[in-house]
Amino acid sequence: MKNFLISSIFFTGLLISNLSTAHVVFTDQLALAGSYYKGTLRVGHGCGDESTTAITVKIPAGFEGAKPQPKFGWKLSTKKELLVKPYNSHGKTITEDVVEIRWEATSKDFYLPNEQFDEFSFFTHLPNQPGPVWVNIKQECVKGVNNWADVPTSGTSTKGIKNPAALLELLPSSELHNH
Ligand SMILES: [Cu+2]
Repeated sequence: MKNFLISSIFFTGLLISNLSTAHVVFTDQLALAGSYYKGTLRVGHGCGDESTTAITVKIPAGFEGAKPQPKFGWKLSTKKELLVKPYNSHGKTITEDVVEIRWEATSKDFYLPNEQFDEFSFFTHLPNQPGPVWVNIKQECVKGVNNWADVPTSGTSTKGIKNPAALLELLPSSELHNH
């Protein structure tokens, strides 16, 4: 019943259907296209009962200058690639950009047990084009891996999808101004 109520809430014309799931999801699933955004991924459980040992986020094309937030006890690494379309930031032409961010527990003491949740954040400039964006996340555990990479064939409901990618809805700037 609670899930039903939560998934029935409409906001600025968009159906927010994924707030009630555990999985790996953005804590803020609505953002303004073309804005700076702090993306916080909430890891709601492990792989089955197994503790989480690493989280790897694929930064989608058009997300500019992604910066991870350091996390105590977790080793941070990023992967950069040459851009097909260089862009301008603070008067400089950017030709390569972060395409992957990874947090890896430095020891057993920092593993994230299935009975607990945690959050992993990055900061980025979002694309100007409104619409849904799916972000792929790899969750590694002591045993096993969850690849959060499945997307629905149409729409944005992840109901019935076993390992959905994390959804972020980019809103046109006009839609948020009356809030
Ligand atoms: Cu889940």
